[in-house]
Amino acid sequence: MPERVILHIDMDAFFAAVEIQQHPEYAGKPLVVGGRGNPQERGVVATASYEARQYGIHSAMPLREAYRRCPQAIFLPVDYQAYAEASEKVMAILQGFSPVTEIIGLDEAFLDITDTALGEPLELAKHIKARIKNELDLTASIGIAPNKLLAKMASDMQKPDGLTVIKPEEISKVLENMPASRLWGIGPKTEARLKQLGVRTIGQLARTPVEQLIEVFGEAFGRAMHEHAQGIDHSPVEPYHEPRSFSREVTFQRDTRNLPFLRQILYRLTKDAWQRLQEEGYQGKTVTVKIRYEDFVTITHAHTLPAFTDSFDDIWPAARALFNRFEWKKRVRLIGIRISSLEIKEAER
Ligand code: TTP
Ligand code: MG
Repeated sequence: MPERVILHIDMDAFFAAVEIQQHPEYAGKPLVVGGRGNPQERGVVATASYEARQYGIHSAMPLREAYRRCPQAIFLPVDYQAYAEASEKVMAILQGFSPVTEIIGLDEAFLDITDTALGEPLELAKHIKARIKNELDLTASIGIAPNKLLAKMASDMQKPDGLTVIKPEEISKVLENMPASRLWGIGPKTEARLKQLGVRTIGQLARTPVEQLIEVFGEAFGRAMHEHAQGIDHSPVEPYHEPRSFSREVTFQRDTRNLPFLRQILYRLTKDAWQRLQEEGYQGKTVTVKIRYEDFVTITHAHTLPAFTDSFDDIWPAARALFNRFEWKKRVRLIGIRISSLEIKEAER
């Protein structure tokens, strides 16, 4: 197999960074995003800014514990809509750099940049980081290596704002003293069993006979573990298009039954969602309107159009007609719109 060049990108303190992008006054401060943003309530930390991490705060820690460690931190509720929107922008930038881009989650992706026509790897990575910084005011850490396993490890080695290359000839040296738990699929249970075998580091794991690993962990896992410990990973970067949708919704400060106002808001939300659909080159077929009433009862009405469209003149009338199907006995807490059943629009000729 020819040598591949794989790039892994992982955004730094992603949820916190998006909050700072929108509220620059939080920059440089300890910031904790989690739950409903109230550290007296139950809930866990989704992420913490690097300033907050200095107090030992990390993902999955109870909010109360985070508060105990740093009472002066700013606590914010999770705003998935905002992070999803930022994520879409990041991913759109990445997809412009390589047609072989695999989105793993909101804040990470693999790019296969083996094709030399795409550019020299290090320059490409710098260019990606610069665009993310300049266009979105966010920072990312990038790893470049001959495969996905190593690229992901590399992106984590110099966070935040890192850029790390693992060259083929450096693999065994880089892996030698890393804890075995850094490898894919090695969780706490496997880690404990490896310790019983006297294996703590990836180097030690690499020197453990594969037969012994197969005996303890079974054929597939034992063999995979052995390969990974040598830094071998043949898994391809698989461009995967999530079944996506474009949606926008708002929760009102005060519940309302003012229909002209609600219709006006729906119009604005539909325009926003439609604009993003257009910008990203999609057409959609299904329009859904969602309403949550004051008692939290949530109703959706959906309509599927006869053909894919990216025309506001198709989408808005559908949304308006759906709006007219709702009952207005109760006040409304939230209204939202979704455009789904998407296809990528063919390039205009
Ligand atoms: P990560 O990439 O693991 O973390 P991060 O981006 O906040 O920080 P960094 O990469 O610089 O170490 O996760 C991405 C986002 O996913 C994170 O911002 C919040 C969310 N998340 C949770 O909601 N719960 C979790 O337990 C973790 C790990 C992440
Ligand atoms: Mg991250």
